Amino acid sequence: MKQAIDKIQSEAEIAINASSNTRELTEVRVRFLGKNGEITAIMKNLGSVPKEEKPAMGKMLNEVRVAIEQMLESKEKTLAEAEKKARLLAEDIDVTLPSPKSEHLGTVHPLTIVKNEIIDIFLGFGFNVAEGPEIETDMFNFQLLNVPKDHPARDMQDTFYVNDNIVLRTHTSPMQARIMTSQQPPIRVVVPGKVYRSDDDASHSPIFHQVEGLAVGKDITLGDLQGVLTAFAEKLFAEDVKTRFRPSYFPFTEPSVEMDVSCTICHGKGCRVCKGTGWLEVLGAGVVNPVVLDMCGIDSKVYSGFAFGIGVERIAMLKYGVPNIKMFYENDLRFLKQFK
Ligand code: 2NL
Repeated sequence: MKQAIDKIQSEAEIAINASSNTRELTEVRVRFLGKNGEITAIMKNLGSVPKEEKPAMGKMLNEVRVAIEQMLESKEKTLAEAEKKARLLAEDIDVTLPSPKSEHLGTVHPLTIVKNEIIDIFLGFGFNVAEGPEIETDMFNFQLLNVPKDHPARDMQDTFYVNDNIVLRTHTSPMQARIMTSQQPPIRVVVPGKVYRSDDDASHSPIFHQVEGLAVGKDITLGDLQGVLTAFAEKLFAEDVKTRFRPSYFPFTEPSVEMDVSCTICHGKGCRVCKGTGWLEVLGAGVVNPVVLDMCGIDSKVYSGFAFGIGVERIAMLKYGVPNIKMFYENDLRFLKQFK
């Protein structure tokens, strides 16, 4: 029996060394240590060994079993490491290779193109960019902007209320109110983002995009507003574009204006797009109402400012001649692929 045990040990050693992968090694393990393996088989034979030899044989068998287990374990480690290395090598990706040609490369969405153009122009004027929450408090969305509780602008038909004090922001100016309540002038910031109003037709969507801007400092006047927004229009539309400012009303600005640009299609002669007027309405703006500055903690006797609100969809519709606002949200590739 001792000979048989020795033979098993040397055979196991040969088989283990000959294994070239973990699968083969598992087969070796089963062959020697498995339920129907050679060690188990010889254990069963222990019954026929003379009584006085049993302890020595049992001990020897056990030692051989442990020795085989150790050989298996160390070989397993070596093989697993080699296999992992080979797998990593096989999965190696050369990120410097050009990607395969695709028929379906993505494009930047027209609203994103226009939003980025607007932001880039104001960055060039020294403005910062800030973003704020889309779910706002009544305080930041309305009250600090001089829209009291009974004002028609916050009528239930325009504003999506979450509850009495929480709304989906109807403009991005609550973020500007947040900035004014937390820092002193000089402030120059534009705030891009989604805004929400209960309004739905060919030129209005319940979700749309704005870039609003705010400049607060000493001696800022309506003239600064006109100069900055005219320079903006020249960069956004064309160097020779004309601007005009008509009186308007917003609760947060006084005086308030609307800016028109000379029609980009007919250059002021009058056409279908400008409905024969030669002018296109592009944004609302004004001198920040002193009441708003004071409520936000900025002394209106020392500081003044101007603010403006740009509807991104409106600009994109004008720039690209898009007839219906819904086309921006349908994700029709025939539409989207035209903006490359
Ligand atoms: C429009 C009009 C406007 C503002 C937005 C503003 C913000 C602060 C203070 C004062 Cl914090 N004003 N924003 C001012 C005038 C007009 O938007 O028709 N936008 C599409």
